[in-house]
Amino acid sequence: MTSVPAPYIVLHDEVATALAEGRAVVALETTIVVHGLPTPINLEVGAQCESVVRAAGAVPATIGVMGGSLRVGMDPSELARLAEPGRGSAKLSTRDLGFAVATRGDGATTVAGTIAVAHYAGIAVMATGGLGGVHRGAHETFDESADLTALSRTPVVVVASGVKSILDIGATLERLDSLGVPIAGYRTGRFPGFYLHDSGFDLDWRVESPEVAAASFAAHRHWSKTGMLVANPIDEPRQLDARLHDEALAAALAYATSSGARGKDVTPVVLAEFARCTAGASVQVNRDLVVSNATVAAQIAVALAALDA
Ligand code: PSU
Ligand code: MN
Repeated sequence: MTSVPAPYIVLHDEVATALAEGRAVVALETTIVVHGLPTPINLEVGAQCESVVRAAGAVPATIGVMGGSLRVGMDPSELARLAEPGRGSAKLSTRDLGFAVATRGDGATTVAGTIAVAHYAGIAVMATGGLGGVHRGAHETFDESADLTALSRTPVVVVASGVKSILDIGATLERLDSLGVPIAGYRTGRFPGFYLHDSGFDLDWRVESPEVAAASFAAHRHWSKTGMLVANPIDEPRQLDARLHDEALAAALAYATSSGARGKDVTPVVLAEFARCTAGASVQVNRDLVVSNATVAAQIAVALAALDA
């Protein structure tokens, strides 16, 4: 472990070396592992993401907070400790990080929290499953993920399968437009629907290769401080059955409302109920799409490192 001059950060040795040498590094979030997926698949997904990132020639940096340190890269045993139910690891967005540090707390970082730490550490690419977004009924609840505003002020490429289909996808796309966050479909002209290959919404831009995604971001960051969303859909044969999806979605949203879940608990509650309603099928799709996103993120990071060399 290396403590760098940047306060509060503890870089894993492998990450420190890669960053010092200008090699490709991919940030991976921990909320999906700690709060988004059931055990034991959650830890398998964390490990699989790290291994596909390595296979593509980049170094994985799984990000979370342990004992108040912003950990950039951690061993599988540390990830397992963070995910232990008894440990009560918090769900940390950007605004929570200062408190977690000061109280020497433990927590998993969301996309917003992860890109804040990644950028602070000098990492420009991250992978997740689905970006947070505008929740259905947000015109009354104002529930909009801080992932959107974080992406509007943090220059990191986020590879995701769109936003979770539990959200209001159209409203989320409008917010990303207002916030000036560029979106590229990865080998598609349509916004992905998380568990589904296609959400039905068109995109203005598509990129056909990691090199073009990297070159687009390398240009964009000269005149903008925003990040970029690379929207990589689940392969069609692996997507959730559309009817099962729609039925589970209706049931999971109704359950979340009746459960009284609020704030940061809404997303984990809906995802867990979705998994129950699909008898685990949604978990398998979630796993496949995260691993695919980690692969694409690594390829983009390699291309970006080559441009920066
Ligand atoms: N992608 C997944 N599962 C998840 C998440 C992403 O496949 O659980 C997490 C990410 O950490 C994202 C968070 O930032 O869900 C969004 O939470 P909220 O809606 O509370 O902002
Ligand atoms: Mn929310």
